[in-house]
Amino acid sequence: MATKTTTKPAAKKAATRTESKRLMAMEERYGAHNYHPLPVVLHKGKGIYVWDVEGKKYFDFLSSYSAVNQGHCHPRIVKALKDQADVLCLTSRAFYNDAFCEYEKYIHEYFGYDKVLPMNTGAEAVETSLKLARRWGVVKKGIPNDKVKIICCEGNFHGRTVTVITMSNDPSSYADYGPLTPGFIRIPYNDTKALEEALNKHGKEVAAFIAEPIQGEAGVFVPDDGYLKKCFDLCHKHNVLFIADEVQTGIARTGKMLCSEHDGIRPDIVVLGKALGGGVLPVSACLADDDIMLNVKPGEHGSTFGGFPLAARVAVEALKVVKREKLVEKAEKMGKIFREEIKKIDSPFIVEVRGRGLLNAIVTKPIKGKTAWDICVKMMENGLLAKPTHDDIIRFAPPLCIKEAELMKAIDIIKNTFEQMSK
Ligand code: IF1
Repeated sequence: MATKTTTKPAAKKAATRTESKRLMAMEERYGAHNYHPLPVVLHKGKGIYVWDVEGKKYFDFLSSYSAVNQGHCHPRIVKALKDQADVLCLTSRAFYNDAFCEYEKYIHEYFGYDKVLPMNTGAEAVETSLKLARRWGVVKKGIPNDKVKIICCEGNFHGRTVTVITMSNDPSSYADYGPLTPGFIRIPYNDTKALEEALNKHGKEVAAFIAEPIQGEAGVFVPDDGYLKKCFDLCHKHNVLFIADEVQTGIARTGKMLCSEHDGIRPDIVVLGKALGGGVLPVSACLADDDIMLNVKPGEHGSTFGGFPLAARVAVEALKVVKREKLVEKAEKMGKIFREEIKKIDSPFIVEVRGRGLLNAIVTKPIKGKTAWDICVKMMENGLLAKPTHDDIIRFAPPLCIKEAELMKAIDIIKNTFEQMSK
């Protein structure tokens, strides 16, 4: 289907975009309307670039919501996928498989946790962390089963399952989905006093505190330095587990392997997803030590696909690429340049520039009815893809393999777009 599109001259096709329009109409007709995408239909990706069906090339500054930190179609990761696909794809966990056994050892050595519990999507891994924490709370801390509580934060985004949306205070996540899951206490983010109060009041019944080290969906909201450390210490004082949802912030995105390292903490449970699958498969995981992990016995949790051979080989290669290509250091360095340069843009639209590593955002304000959405559409026309969140915030998160010269070109597009918007 897609090769057909290369037969006509790209320029002519780009002008009319008939193929894009045809495909978008198909999605409108046959797909559930649970997203509002930018009007671009992608066909191909390589490294930091994607191409639409008319052959137009773009900088990808969303990176599939940080799932392609290693870049699109990374040759080593795709090779690991293909090689394993020829041998064995799926076994379930009813039997051992050699790929998973090796992945378990590899990820143990990589992150230094006793054990890994594999799942597929981020939301599933978050659910798993909540189950691990509840189980630990009942079995190890001695909280009565019907009394276990977990503390979460306002503005969080942890995924879309019913229990996970229970934690959300954004109506677009939880409204009109019927009865939610009991057992959560929500406190303001970046507020250690609030955590202290909640723990003083409910500590005996609290199994865990869960937080994103930087809130992604909330618009790349970076907490104060030392916030995570203070929370971690408070949790330990009250014998409460600290769960870090590193689904978006983990695996080099913020200039550390885990964002929690910025505050020098080692969370009790780490939740990983997105880039763990190297941009090719959904691969997620919970990491924890034996004291937490071994309370779940055979048959008490799992998933058909969790730890499947393809995912195992892909995850090992995805993690190897991060080290091989020094993506932690790159994210740190390029992130600094990005924020420095973007802060120089003089535009009435820009309220704030913030972020860490290559997880950044521009907070905008509307001018003459033009919003962040219009800015993103204009950037798209200019060859760079980014997506607004909460109407006024634009997230910028390119693949971490971006080179300095490429970053400067992308920054030029962003600058020019803001200039054009102000005219
Ligand atoms: C959507 C944002 C990103 C996450 C954290 C768990 C999950 C996510 C910290 C669940 C997922 C996504 C999902 C995507 C939008 C999105 C997102 F805009 F909400 F903030 F990445 F930027 N924990 N984040 O950020 O992982 O089950 O999706 O694999 O539309 O739902 P998942």
